[in-house]
Amino acid sequence: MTRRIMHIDLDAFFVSVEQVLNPELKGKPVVVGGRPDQRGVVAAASYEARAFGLHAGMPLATANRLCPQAIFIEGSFPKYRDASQRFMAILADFSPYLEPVSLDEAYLDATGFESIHGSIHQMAQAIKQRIESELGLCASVGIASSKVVAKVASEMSKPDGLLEVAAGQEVSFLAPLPIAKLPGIGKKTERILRSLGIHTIGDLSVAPLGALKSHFGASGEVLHRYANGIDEREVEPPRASKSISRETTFGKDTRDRSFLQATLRYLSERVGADLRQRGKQARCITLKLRYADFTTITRRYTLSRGSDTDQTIFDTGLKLLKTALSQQKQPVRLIGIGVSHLTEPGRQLDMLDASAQRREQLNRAIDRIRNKYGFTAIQTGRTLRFRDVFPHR
Ligand code: DCP
Ligand code: CA
Repeated sequence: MTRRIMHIDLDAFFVSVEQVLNPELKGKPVVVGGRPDQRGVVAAASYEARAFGLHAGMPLATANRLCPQAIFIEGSFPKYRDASQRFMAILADFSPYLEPVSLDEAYLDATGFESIHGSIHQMAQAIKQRIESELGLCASVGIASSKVVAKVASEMSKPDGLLEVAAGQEVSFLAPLPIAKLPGIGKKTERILRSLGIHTIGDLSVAPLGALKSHFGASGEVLHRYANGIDEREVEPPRASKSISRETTFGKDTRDRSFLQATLRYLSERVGADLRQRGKQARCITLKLRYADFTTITRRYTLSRGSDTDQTIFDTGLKLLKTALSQQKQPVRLIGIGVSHLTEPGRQLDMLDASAQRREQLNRAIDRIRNKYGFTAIQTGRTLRFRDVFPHR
């Protein structure tokens, strides 16, 4: 059976999220990245702005010169992260064989899913519709027998595209396209290939392998295979990570112990909530500190048995923190706490330990409230001072 791989990529992602939140921006040239008098570059440009030649990576000042009527927005990352999570959740409803590649881009292996949706094409339409109706965003989808061809197809179909390359048509689909369209070919590789008289993917597909290898080593061979539509890479769902950690860098280095402890408590609660959400317990707790001079230390403690309570993570982290602070007098620039050696919870022992049981019940109750009303809906005494500092979720 030939594989059916989908590449799904949101159109003008940062800009589109801003347009959903502020519909007045729709249909206008919009740039996310900063104000035109700032030094940065364009992160995302709406398709209306692209008509003026604007693109990601262009200095804001240049963008302003080419398109003075554009609306410039600084943007804010948490909005894009939220949209990304909801995007991936929709895709995960369609197939467990899902590989997120970046915030707004994923591969999905749809091989054998025809029977559920009628055809893979219809499946892609259903995906696009859900993204549109639930997120207000537009996705472009490429479908092909391999990752590389699917990615080129989604790119070629933009915006609001859907392009399927039939099995057997890969080479003829790629051949007329300029080499820069092939994933893996950056500016430098493009220059070298052009100097060799290779301008289209078709030119590359018939170029002598020896010459490519002598210029690019092993990746010369990969490019040659890609140009011929050959790409055996599987869609790889991310493996569950073996650790969970949170850290924060302070705006100003600090020696304030109660502030450090409160931060540690907050971070411990976040790690604990993640741990419980994954249904795991941890045997190992690691504290990380970076000092003003950028030296970084980690201190680790192994528990006699697994735990998933905020209190255990915090208590252990606090012991490690006190020891570390007594040994090093420099101000602290960053603090982090992590857990590893994750195990499935073993319940029997806890039943014998009433106080451990109470703690677990308390943590579960807090998690329920936080899931419903946001993380800061409940504050423990130590983290109260952060009420307005940290984001709600
Ligand atoms: N991004 C960025 N800086 C870049 C490129 C991208 O910050 N140099 C961010 C902003 C984009 C997002 O990543 O919105 C996704 O990148 P894409 O390359 O997929 O570009 P877009 O989604 O903006 O546009 P397209 O419709 O071409 O996919
Ligand atoms: Ca995109």
